[in-house]
Amino acid sequence: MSDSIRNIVILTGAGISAESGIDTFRDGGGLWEKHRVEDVATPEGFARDPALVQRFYDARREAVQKVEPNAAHRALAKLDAEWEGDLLIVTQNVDDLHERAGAKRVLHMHGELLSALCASCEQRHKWSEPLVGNPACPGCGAEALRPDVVWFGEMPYEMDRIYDRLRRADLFVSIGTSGAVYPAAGFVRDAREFGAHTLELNLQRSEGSYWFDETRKGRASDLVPEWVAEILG
Ligand code: BV8
Repeated sequence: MSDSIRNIVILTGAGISAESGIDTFRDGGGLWEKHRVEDVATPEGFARDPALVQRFYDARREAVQKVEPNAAHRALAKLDAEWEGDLLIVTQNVDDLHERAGAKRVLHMHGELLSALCASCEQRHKWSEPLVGNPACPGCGAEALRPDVVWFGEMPYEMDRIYDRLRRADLFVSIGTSGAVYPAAGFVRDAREFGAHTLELNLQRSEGSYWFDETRKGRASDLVPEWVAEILG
């Protein structure tokens, strides 16, 4: 373990799953090009056309079960297993590729595709099937299941726990995110303010690159294994 670094916070975005075959949001041909955000990733869009939104997430839920973690996910899982200090992978992604690669210390701040949330009783259920047919909640029976993801205008999950970790971080690493969406895009500034060293691993410069002590440009499947080998020294 590098002597001065003990507590690490890693933020991942769609770019870490791109090489597994999962569309990013803002790259050419990405998810948002085919749909207006307002129509498929807001509570208002869901209220307006629930079937459209359910189909959008059903397609992604099905797709995520057909792809595999890549070398970047596997490298973070190795770091998670071997790092003796605090480590938290805060992911904006709703896929389960970090977990399927073996990572344990993962926090899904924007929820998970493979989970359904009951808008009536607020229970969460592991879910791999479509939701478009309005299946009954296994807990309360209401036909009120929605994707368990955080839409625009909704509160991201476990923000207190995230800020607690950022306050104590010696190193903040951002991997594969455009830095376009808040509050995740602001974490680098919080980490800096609390004295962490900040590193960005991304295919190209992002909206947040200015705030990082160091930006390495390249594909996650190359940069992340390289960085993990370095930090495990
Ligand atoms: C909140 C889950 C209050 C669903 C997502 C006006 C009105 C209302 C709200 C706002 C407003 N103005 C600002 C806001 C806040 C808003 C916001 O930020 N809007 C933006 C558009 C300005 N945010 C919210 O509403 C959030 N809630 O603010 O509540 C609050 C505030 C503070 C504290 C507490 C509460 C909720 C936002 C969550 C929305 N849900 N996802 C779903 O998945 O469908 S957002 C979605 O897009 C992702 O989760 C992610 O967070 C975000 C950005 O995506 P990225 O992961 O960065 O992917 P992207 O495609 O953009 O970039 C990919 C990157 O990878 C690129 O840089 C590319 O170069 C790189 N890359 C590509 N290939 C590779 C690679 N890198 C390496 N290797 C490769 N091979």
